[in-house]
Amino acid sequence: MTILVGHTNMDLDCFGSLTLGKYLFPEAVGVKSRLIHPVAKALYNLYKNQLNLMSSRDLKDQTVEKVIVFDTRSQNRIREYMDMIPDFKGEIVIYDHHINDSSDIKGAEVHSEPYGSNTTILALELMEKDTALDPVDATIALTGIFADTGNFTHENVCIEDFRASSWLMSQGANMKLISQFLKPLKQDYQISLFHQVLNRLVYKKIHGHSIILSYFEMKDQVSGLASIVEKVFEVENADAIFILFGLEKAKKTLIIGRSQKERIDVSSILAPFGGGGHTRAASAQLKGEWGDDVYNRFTTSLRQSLRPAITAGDIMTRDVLVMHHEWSVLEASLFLEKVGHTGAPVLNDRDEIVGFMTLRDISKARRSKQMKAPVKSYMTQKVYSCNKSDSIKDLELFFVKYNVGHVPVVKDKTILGILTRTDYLNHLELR
Ligand SMILES: [Mn+2]
Repeated sequence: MTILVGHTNMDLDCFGSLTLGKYLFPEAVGVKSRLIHPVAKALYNLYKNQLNLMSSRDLKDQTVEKVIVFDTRSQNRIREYMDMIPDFKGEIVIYDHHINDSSDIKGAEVHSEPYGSNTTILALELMEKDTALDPVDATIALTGIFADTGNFTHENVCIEDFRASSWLMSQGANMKLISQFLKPLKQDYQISLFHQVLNRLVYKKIHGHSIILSYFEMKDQVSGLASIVEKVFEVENADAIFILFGLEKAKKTLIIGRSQKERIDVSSILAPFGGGGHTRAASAQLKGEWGDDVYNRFTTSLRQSLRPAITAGDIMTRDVLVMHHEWSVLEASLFLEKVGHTGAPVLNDRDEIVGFMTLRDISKARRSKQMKAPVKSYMTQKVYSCNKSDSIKDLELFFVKYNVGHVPVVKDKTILGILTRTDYLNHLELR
């Protein structure tokens, strides 16, 4: 027989892939992992019959000739199935979107695409073939794409994910059901734990990064801790989060880290604690250790391994075009027109920054026919400025909340450089 498998601890993308895989390989039988990820449990329980998967345990009585693997290319993530068929000599075909994972399944034929979700790879193949889907299958598949792309907000989202999704909608995928399956916290205890964690956060500024930390003790491990951490991270506005769960009964500490900056590599931060994962999502388990000591040791190590944040000084423009406070508004207007800027800092005789003059201030003067008046009587006197060492995160306040377009970088009253909204946006794109 031919079997279809996902990675162990199957998630929604695995279910989406398996469901579509049955159209590509109609003779094949889907196999269920022993572990189902908490986020995928509701969907699995409701569609058990539709999915119609055999359990991995039952593989041992079968003769398997071919294995189709979805959503992984790593040997140890399909071990639970392969262990059941130790004499397997057949063909292995892989469909996977984890382009950086260790590709160590020997002799496998790998279909690899860097899409945001693995389900997308299969959906596009079926779309090419003009396959008609059962609407329930379209719903399961589209749930997988939403889940793996973080509702189309993750960085790895591709145009192909949208194309596949649009096709799945045309095949009758039901958004009402999908939004039900995507609620990450299903159980009451998870929601209550979410609120407890939320109330116990410690906000730290480390090397210019805003980091959320918390040490949380509990008797026993419960499932879905990573989803809880992710939910907390989603509602908070920080660069990275590390929640340490001290598990009394198991006498260990579980550290879950998430980051939203390339510069904060949570996987390498957790490496000294035996952890691993990806740049933006990783975890570690410290056996035999729990309590405040672990927390203190972790924060010390974090301070050492964090690369400093990019600062205003790093990305500012150094040659600042400035105006003099005694210029006339007319001169200021001609000046801005010539240099093509919407505003400029205003300096006094001692070259100290005393205000900011924008096109808006100029039109005010124009309306009252005061173009000969000095700049100082029409400039904005309250200037939002920052220091060279301020992190880009600190500047968010100016551009996002106060809606200013330019922030001079100053030392005392001397201007060192300037940052514009465009500089800020360019930085967000590159970070
Ligand atoms: Mn996936």
